[in-house]
Amino acid sequence: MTQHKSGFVNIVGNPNVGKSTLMNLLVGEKLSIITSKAQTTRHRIMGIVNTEDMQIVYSDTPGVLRPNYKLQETMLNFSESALDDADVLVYVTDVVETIDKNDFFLKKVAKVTSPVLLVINKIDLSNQKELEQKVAGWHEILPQAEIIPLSATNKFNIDYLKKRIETLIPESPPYFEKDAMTDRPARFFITEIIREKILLYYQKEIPYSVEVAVELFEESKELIHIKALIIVERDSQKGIIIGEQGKALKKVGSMARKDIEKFFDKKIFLEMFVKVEKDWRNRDNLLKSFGYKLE
Ligand SMILES: Nc1nc2c(ncn2[C@@H]2O[C@H](COP(=O)(O)OP(=O)(O)OP(=O)(O)O)[C@@H](O)[C@H]2O)c(=O)[nH]1
Ligand SMILES: [Mg+2]
Repeated sequence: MTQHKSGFVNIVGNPNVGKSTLMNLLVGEKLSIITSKAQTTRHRIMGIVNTEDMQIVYSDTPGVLRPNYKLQETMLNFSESALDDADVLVYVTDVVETIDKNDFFLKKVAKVTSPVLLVINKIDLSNQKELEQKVAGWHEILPQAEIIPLSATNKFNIDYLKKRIETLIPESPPYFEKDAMTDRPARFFITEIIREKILLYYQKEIPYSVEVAVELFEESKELIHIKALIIVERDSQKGIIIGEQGKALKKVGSMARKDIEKFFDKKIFLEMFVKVEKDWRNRDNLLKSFGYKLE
């Protein structure tokens, strides 16, 4: 009889390289939000793939950064914790970023004892010569890593990456129920979908000053009634979020509702409110209540 295999495959790397895009492809579900803005992902999010004799627990993590405020410290904690408990570490870079970006983190990756797969993403934006130079450079920096160039957008070489991951998963009983798809409750995905629309709709620092909380989740036969709170740092930001005659918030609400309906496959009644919590990004009690782990 073949033994059951199970393990943690942790996806780390700098902001905007395509970690969440890759995670969703590997899991086969849209669990992580994706935007063209850096620092889209703020949490460690698990996506679980189950087959009869295997359970792979993928983790998507925030992009590595040098923290300027407490929220960013907790984001970096998520990325660093993912180095410690990986059975397979997937370090994602792309063809655009320089290979010495955030070398403080790369030094930690170099010390990881589990197998490291180094994914060079977005090769659709590169050519053979440039790619060869990147591969050579990365080989110098992380000699222990197996380098896998791919394009998440074009789904190029994803199957090969999956195969490599599967061969590296150790024998172990499953860590989660075999029908589990994630470690996160439904409410979490509601807040993420709303945050994705805010990242897409508003400019500059607004999305980075926003947090979303679900205040009510009430399911009946026909629909789910959701009350969501959008938290900002300053009064002026509240005005921008709401927009002239409430138009901006209405637009964001309608985009979010459509995606939430898809996620739950059910009709959604979404109400949104905006609240100012001065400097919430530096306040321990608020960060904790929003699910960020403090050291
Ligand atoms: N051209 C190209 N773009 C890609 C590829 N993969 C992802 N992207 C784009 O890169 C941007 C960032 O993708 P994400 O998956 O959100 O990146 P991330 O690493 O999770 O970003 P953070 O959560 O901010 O750290 C999005 O606009 C994606 O559509 C790819 O293979 N080729
Ligand atoms: Mg992400």
